[in-house]
Amino acid sequence: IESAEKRTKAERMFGLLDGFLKNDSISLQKDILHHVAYTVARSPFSFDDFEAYQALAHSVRDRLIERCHDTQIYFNNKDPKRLYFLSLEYLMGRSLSNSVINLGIRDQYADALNQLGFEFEVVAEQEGDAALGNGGLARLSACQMDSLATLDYPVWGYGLRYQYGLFRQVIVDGFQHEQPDYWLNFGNPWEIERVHVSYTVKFYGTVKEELRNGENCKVWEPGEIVEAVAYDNPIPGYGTRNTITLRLWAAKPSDQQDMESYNTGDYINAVLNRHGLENISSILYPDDRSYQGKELRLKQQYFFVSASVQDIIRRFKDTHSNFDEFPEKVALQLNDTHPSLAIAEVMRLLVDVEHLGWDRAWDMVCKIFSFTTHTVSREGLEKIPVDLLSSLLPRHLQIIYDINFNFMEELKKRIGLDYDRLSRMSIIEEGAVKSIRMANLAIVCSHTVNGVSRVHSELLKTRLFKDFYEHWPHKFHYKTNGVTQRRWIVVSNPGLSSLISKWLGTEAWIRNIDLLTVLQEHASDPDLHREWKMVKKVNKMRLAEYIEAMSGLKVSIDAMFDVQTKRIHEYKRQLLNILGIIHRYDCIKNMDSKDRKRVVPRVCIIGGKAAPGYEIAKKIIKLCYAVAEKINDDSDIGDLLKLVFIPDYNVSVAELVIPGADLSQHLSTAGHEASGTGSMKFLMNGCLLLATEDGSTIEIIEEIGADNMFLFGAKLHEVPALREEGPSLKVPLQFSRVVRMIREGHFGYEDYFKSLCDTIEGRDHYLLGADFGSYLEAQAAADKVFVDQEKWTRMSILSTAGSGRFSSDKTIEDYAEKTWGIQPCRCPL
Ligand code: F58
Repeated sequence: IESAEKRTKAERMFGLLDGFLKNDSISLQKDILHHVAYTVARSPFSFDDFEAYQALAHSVRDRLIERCHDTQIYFNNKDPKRLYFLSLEYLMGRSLSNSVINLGIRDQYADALNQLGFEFEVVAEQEGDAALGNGGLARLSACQMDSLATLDYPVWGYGLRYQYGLFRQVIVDGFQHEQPDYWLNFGNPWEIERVHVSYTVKFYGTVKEELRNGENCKVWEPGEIVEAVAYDNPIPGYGTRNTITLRLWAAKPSDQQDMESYNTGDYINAVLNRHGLENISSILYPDDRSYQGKELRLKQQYFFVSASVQDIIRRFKDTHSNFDEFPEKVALQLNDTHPSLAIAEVMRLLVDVEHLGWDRAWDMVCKIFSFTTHTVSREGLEKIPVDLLSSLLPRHLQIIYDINFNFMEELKKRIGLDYDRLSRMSIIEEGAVKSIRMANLAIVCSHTVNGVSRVHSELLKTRLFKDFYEHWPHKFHYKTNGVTQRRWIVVSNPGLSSLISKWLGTEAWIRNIDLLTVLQEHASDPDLHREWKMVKKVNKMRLAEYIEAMSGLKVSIDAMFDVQTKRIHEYKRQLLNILGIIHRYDCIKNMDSKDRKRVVPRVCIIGGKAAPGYEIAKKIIKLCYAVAEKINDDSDIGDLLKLVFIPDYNVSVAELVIPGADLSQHLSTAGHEASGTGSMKFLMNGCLLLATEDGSTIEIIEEIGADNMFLFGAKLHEVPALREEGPSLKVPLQFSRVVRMIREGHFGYEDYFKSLCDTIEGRDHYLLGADFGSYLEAQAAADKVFVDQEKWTRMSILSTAGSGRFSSDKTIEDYAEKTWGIQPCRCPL
């Protein structure tokens, strides 16, 4: 603080505040009771677990706010290059446990609660999930935010504050039903509403040309104006004071809208119309192809990027008088193509509003944007119909046309008039519905295009974006995905976390994941084996209790817990798993009692949501229930085989399921999973993987060795020839037999399952028949090792020990150095 007078004033205020918040047990108890009385407005002498959660969360929030302020002040003083991470989805899950662990005050809070007569675990269970995303991509964003904070990078995350998160999955008679997730119902203590941070976002209207200072300028006169209000979600780092911000935008009616109607006396309609505008941020689109081309989805994309880009430029201008340093201070990361309109928005603001001139603005755009794609399929690429864009964002369409014109001219100079190639690379797709290819826009305007695993990047270079790779080989890279060990070991598996710290003699692995490899030295130590198995047993008991509470089914913890939890998709082949289970059931039924004694008992657990419009995925869920009913009701089978479907799989359910798994399955047909991150969470938790050689599994094999997992299935280069064979492909007899059992109604609903069976007999695009034989062999290999508990435990320890490369800390360090060019900026403690 520069002047003595100001310093004296600041010191007095700091004194009045009693300095920083204190974290001893008595201070925490006082804080909790204060919030019970004055925030939750309940009697401090009588409050329940939920009220205790609310008060506790508010006291944690106070500490987060304190750190957030300090971090921002520090960043503002240092003025480092900042990363702005743009993502339409974040799957944050619960915040309480994660926050207190990252703040380093979990034990103090547990003690404080105890003194007040509550149990930390029970209180933490009161929190609902923040599910502002669909699946892997969205959870990845959440893991990356945790790593960015922990590694002290100067970052802002930006996204949308949906009022309805991902739908809740409810199962009625084995069928999936979707229910709205109105997650803000009971308030959200983890966000700070910034009523003063708001921007107007414009839609529709027309673009006019005007002469200003002798220059032709484009002036956009909008037809609709909406206000974007900021909600800040603090993200605390672990072992650091740094707490970064995830800023989510909510749509509010703008005072500028509809002034005309007020003046002409149509007051009622003017007020009612205002309310429709809030819908922009009301609902998260589930992962359906059907939303492509929907106006509301496009509005969401633009709403969030416009507010974010305005905020970024405002922050830059706060400390800079011109734009000379803009590319040295700003890096913008596009998490898939959903935020790609940010490119056109930056151009519009720099050219039309800041009057920098096209060439200078374009030069900056090319320096600041980087793009990561999460898809492998052409059908997964986003397209926006030109008609839609022209009506909703007329100025942006012009800008995209201009970018494309310049790009095509440049390309022609390089490749001549190769019209096929030009039309493939064009940002505009001609055809029945003229569209904008969002991936092409992102590639043309970004300095770097990242894939999410090595093989994914190869597929991008040789298939999806081959032309672009040949044109700009230097742009193409990959950063193998990772997950945060803070959430996926420390929060969700405290037993394993303590065990690792004990055997490593330090907690440093929580920030420095490389230390996990030290466990390799102890992989055969009988003492570690005993403790390791005990941790797994406790986690399995916890999971078994959950299963019983949820479904009434009692499962034996001596059985192998075999888990496949992820979004339901044909390429992820949950159906292969179910066919394998039917085969196992059929085999056991045909065994005599002597052979049955040799069977390894299994509890098969499947969980995941199907997109609401994805019929085949919904049939897979129903089949799982139908098979489960048959097996679980068969007293002749007893504990040898059980099948459970876990409804409404989300982040907090994953925290319970993953630590309790012995085996986890990752069955995508080779060439279909861009990376996969679930496998990494299971791996960290010492769970053995049964998997195909796809996505990041290929890199997991390099780390822990093929001997420590159960691999099967066609490899990437074998897939085309197998597909070529079509219906003439030879499939194992066991495969035909289990499919026939479904067709013949062994599990009921034969008419309903017919179309499902048809997808795997005949064309069988995902090659279930071709891979069935080797799948069963891999399953048999897993059974064989499970009997040898010493070998199993050794493999389990080696899995955890080798999981370090799949920490999101590694991914983020790599991005920071090679893609974003940002440095840590650590706020002093
Ligand atoms: C996933 N994509 C990939 N998309 O499928 C997975 O292999 C990868 O590990 C993960 O990204 C992280 O890189 C994914 O989750 C979506 O959820 C889209 C969100 C927007 C709507 C369409 C689906």
